[in-house]
Amino acid sequence: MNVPSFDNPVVPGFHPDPSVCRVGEDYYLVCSSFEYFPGVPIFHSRDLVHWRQIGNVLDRPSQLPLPPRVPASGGIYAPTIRHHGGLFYMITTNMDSERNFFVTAERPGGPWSDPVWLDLPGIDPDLAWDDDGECWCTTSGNRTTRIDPSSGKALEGPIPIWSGTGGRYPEAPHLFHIGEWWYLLMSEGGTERAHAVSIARARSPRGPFEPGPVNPILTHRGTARPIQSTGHADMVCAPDGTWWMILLATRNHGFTPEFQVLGRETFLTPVRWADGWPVAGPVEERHEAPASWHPLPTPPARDDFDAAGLAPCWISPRARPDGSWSLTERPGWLTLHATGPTLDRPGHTFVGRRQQHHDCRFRVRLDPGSGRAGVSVRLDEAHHYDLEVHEGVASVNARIGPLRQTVARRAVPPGPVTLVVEDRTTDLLPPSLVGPVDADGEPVGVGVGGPDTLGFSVEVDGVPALLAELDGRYLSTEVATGFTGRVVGMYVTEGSAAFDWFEYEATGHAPD
Ligand code: 6LW
Repeated sequence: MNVPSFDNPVVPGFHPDPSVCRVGEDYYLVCSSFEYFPGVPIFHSRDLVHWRQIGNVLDRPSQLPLPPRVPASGGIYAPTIRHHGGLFYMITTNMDSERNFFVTAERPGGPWSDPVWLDLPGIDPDLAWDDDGECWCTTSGNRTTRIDPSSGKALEGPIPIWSGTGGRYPEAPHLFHIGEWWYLLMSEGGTERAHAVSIARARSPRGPFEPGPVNPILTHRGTARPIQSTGHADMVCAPDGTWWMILLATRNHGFTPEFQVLGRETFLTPVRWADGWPVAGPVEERHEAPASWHPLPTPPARDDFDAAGLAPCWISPRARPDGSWSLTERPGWLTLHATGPTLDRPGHTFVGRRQQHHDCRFRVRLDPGSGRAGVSVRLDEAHHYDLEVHEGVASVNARIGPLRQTVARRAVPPGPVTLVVEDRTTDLLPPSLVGPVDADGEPVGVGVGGPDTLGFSVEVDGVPALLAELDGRYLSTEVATGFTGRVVGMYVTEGSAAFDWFEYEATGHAPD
């Protein structure tokens, strides 16, 4: 018999710290969004495998103030989504104020309320209700507090419950009331290669908690598995009684040392129960599928900007002020107006989406007008590669840490132009620091040989003319640090420009 299987990650691209809940046959999933606005992407699925983004929970500045001082990888950390008493709750931390808050909604697609703030120590807040209707909020360090779920006020605690087996950063707690037991699922070891998921249980949320007989219940630390950094997990029970774990992990790329370029992604793995304790892993690239199976149509590669609003995948660093963008000024085009002169500092106009595949291509139709505008692959203000057009010249610029360099230039005809960025897995072995050269023997890039190579082209008469190829390692978490992944998008840093469409396609043979 052909057993259906699914491929991990189930939500590729920078979608870390996943949390999931089920209402009837429907699942909802949220992820961290850090310095990006709108924040906390929310997805719907009928089978835990196929997810469609239905919105962003925090889509108003009143819910998500992210002033320019918010650093890259600051902002919104680790959300939890739960459904109780006919309401959806999403609770998270805004690291700018280092405070936890929750928002509620009757429908997961929104509108979501303004924040209700809590005064509790720690991050990674979780919500759970007991049979008496009491609400428990558990935060990192693994302390639980009984709260009033309308005002957010603390009523009892915080009570330290269980801080794990000794790994650093006991965090990402989730409490589950299953049968007679309260299970505490938590992560420890830090979000990198030592990441692990551990379990304890008690008869009451107040404790005392006893650790599971085998901890961690999931880790890939010290293994050669292609999926690494497994942790920050949540669990959900399917209608058929099977349990599933949603977690973050990374797909590391390239040769030794490996690089992580897409950030931490969302994976799915089955949970087994042994003597009343959950066990999970290893997390495979392919698993046997859950019983229900509801594939979704492949989303169109091209956004024509013909809709009344921006699709929920489009995000901007910190803010997307009214007046900085428009879909109506030039119908069928996304018009952007510069709010800051450089991508190197917060406050600029950028609209992008997560890069979700190691091998991919994106193309953009840009009318630069008299502005300075283009496309960028960014990890943060100090790590980005840009292809921009200004006064009839296309240029490729690389910003890597303290260094900024224009690596290629070429004249382009006036009027709209098509820009192409192609990311390919590098197949050079061993890594080479020598990049491609042009007809005069001059280097056209800053070297290839890392995990991937980003090629920047301008289409001339429908044929891409390559300006530069750049080494992808400098846009990796290992170089830039931080909690996010690559975001690819459109920007303007001078005047105004309009974009007719943006097309994103996976191109690779590698499983993505
Ligand atoms: C998050 C913490 C973690 O709050 O990384 O992997 C932090 N886990 O739980 C930021 O994502």
